[in-house]
Amino acid sequence: LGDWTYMLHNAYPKAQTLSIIVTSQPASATVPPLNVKPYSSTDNSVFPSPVIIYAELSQGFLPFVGANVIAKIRSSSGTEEIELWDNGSGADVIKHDGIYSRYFTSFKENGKYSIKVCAHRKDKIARQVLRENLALYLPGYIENGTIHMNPPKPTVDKTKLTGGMFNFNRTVVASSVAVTGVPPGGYQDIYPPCRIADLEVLFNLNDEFSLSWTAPGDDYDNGTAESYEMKMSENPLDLQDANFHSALSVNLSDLKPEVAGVKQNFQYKTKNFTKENGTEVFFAIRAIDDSKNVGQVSNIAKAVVLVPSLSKASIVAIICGILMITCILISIAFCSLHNLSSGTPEARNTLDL
Ligand SMILES: [Ca+2]
Ligand SMILES: [Ca+2]
Repeated sequence: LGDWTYMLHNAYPKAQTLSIIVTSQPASATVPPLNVKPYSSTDNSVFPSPVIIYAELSQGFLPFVGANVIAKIRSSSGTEEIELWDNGSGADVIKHDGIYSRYFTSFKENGKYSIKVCAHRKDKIARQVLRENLALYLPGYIENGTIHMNPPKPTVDKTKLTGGMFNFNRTVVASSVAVTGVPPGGYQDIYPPCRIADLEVLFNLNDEFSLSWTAPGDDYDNGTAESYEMKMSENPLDLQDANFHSALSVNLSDLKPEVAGVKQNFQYKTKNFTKENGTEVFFAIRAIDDSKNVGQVSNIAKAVVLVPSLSKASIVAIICGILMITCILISIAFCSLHNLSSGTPEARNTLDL
């Protein structure tokens, strides 16, 4: 494990041909080696279908996250490098599952595109993680009107994880992709921004909807999209593809898309919004590129309006405050009456007048 450097010194005056064979084995019987397994979505692609390039990083049976993973795609016109992501956006389905991926659309000619994936340590967070259990956990259920609670969700001690905090450098060759149907001529923008799959929304204490998502690109998850279109409704069916255009639009004002892969945040406060406790409001978004290619509608995110109820301490404080103000007003009125009744005859006469 780690970086190894080999130096060869030619002690003879003439040049020599040298060949090297390096055989490696795990340095530790208890720390499993890091494995990189690259593959693509297809071996044969017909233009304009995009190709998704994957790399699965694992250490033992556990996924490995936080690595810098670069795919090098070589064709007869040159080599292009793209970074593969494990952020749950674009081509990547699940965040932090050790599977890194990205769309590839830069087809310049027909032929074979060979793929090589290089992975190395990115920073101190590169590590193995526990595999996420994606099964839905239900805390309980109702049977014949009786609530039955399920056992609590099992917790795992993450401190028992070992390894990961080391330097590494892996280069693995994937199978190549044969591409056909690429038209001759220059680049034409036919690829839309990818579908946003991680839209989230919360109703915050400032009576705002706080939205966040990962920016798509101009061509799927590459580049920068031109604009966004966001809709909201209290019925999620209004936000599906067929109805999306007629749903209520959210004014995004000056919000501009970031470059693909960057997390975006947006605070939205509606006018004339009748805030009722428990109201469900749904949002969806899609991106458009500079050639007016429209991306697919995102996942539908839900916010629940929760009006904070007053705590017992707040209620007691309010009641005490009202009582104190009442007492002060009564005291002022009583003092005024007392002064009038105990004043001088001249004063009383003056008042009588
Ligand atoms: Ca992933
Ligand atoms: Ca595009």
